[in-house]
Amino acid sequence: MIGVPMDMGADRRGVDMGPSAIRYASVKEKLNSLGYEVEDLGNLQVPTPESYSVGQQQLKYLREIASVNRELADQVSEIKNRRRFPLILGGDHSIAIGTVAGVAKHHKKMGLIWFDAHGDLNTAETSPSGNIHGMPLSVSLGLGHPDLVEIGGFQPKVQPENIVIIGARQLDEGERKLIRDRGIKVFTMHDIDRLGMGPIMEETLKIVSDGTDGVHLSLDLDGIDPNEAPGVGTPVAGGMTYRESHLAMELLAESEVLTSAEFVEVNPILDTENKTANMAVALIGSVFGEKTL
Ligand code: LYS
Repeated sequence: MIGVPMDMGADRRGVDMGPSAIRYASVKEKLNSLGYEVEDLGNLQVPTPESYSVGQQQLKYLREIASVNRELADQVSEIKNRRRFPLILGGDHSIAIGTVAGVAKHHKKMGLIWFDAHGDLNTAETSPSGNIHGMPLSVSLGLGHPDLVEIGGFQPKVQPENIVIIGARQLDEGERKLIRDRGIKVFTMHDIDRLGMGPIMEETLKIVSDGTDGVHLSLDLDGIDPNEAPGVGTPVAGGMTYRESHLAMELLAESEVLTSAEFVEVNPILDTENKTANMAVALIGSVFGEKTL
């Protein structure tokens, strides 16, 4: 387990406290109770935005974010070398750039499940905010600034046909275009309402495990409804319910395909009594096999 107290990829300050909030919500104890041995490697060193200039408006804090993600990619890769399961705690979603780079190095072909209210498929050209936390998925596809795309020394990290986005309900125009052009599978909230999470996970598991030799879960807490997870950087109404998100994790656990995971965008400042970090830990429990019976 590594914490990445990163909030340079987002406008709103506070997600840098996410890893701490998730630890406070007893993530280690939860995993221990499920029989896992957890090695907490602590937090990566992340610079404070106040001490740096934002740089290009369309790629805010590019240099600092690239540097943290290079370090993260190395550490994640080292965990994989040791044949252990990398569990990364964020931090804003820009840290997925490093996590995905680190794990992808160890798989010939990797499946990727992206739980999120957003697509995170912007580039500097399409981003409405210039915030890099809206770009990690496009970076993993090899699109964007070379300082980000080239982290890990190879690109792309994943192929569009091995990606599934679940929970989307706020996409920018450029992201919609990219989804269409590359044929990325997206289960929007509309799809979840209509089909139900069970069938959606069945289909998701087919897509991400089709010919792949590893599956990474990148879970942004803002995928879940703000009633359940109010402490996130960029909340959007109408998200996944408590049970929908747990069912997804339980089915993932049952499938035993996951090889790495990250939980991001917990913002304790906007939270109520650590509800969102508790939710993250509960979901971590489910995805690691916690069962009612
Ligand atoms: N799509 C918006 C942007 O690019 C929001 C991204 C939110 C990522 N957590 O700024």
